[in-house]
Amino acid sequence: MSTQNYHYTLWLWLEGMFPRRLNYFLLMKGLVSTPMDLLQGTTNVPNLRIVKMRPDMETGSWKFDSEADALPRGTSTPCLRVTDTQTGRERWVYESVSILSYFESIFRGHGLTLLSLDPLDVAATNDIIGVINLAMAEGGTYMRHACPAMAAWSGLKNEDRSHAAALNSYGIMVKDLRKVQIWAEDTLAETGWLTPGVQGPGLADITLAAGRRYLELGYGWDIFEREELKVLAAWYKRFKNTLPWWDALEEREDVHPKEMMLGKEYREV
Ligand SMILES: N[C@@H](CCC(=O)N[C@@H](CS)C(=O)NCC(=O)O)C(=O)O
Repeated sequence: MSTQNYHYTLWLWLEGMFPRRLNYFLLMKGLVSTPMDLLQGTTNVPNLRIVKMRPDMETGSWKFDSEADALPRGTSTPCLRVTDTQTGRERWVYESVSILSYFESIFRGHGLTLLSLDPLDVAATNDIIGVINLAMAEGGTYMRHACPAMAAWSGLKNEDRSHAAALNSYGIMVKDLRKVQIWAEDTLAETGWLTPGVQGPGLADITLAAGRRYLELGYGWDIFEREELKVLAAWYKRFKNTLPWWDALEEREDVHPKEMMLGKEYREV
């Protein structure tokens, strides 16, 4: 079945950490033209539709412009529905990394190339993305234990939070990010980026940069603050400076919901 017969529906909470990966991807591939188009959900691809969603802070559920666009149970954002327009059959892709690599393969030839075709480069990219995801999960555990406001949202009782657990996860996150630096050493020396076999920033770069920016906006946290992560700190500066749309997207006035911007003073350790 040709992908021409598919219709793609992509659910994005544009301010979120994992959907942010798709924001960067869509702009780098030219599948949306500008940050403004992205914020309005306008794509350049006739069979790709973006459904914008946002958290309802009072109920803890998601809000959609239309009830018909509500996500089914068992999903998170980003999430992709693929509808075969000939048969009506629907299939789903649930994980940000799976959506990125699927889109990269079907939109190869659009915009920048973000993943090498060489199987060894792909394996090395998957290694790096895997450890980035582990680092992000540890970062989340750190936040839940370190930050009372965050604990409330995530179902952890305040009295069950533990500073020891917070610091333990912080340490594991740093160890995981050190692995990223070590595993990407050759690629960083060759191109300045984390994704092997491509000339510019690729899928591994997108995956890490989105988390770095989200945690800074939400919690005033520079996850590369430790001296031992200075290679990643320099890499991130390069990433921001390379992308022509960065400021328009990431430095805009309403870049993050004000009620979700907890400064670093909200963290106890
Ligand atoms: N592993 C998932 C994580 C997605 C995720 O946790 N998204 C958040 C928003 S940034 C979410 O939808 N949380 C609500 C939920 O999981 O029900 C991915 O990489 O796509």
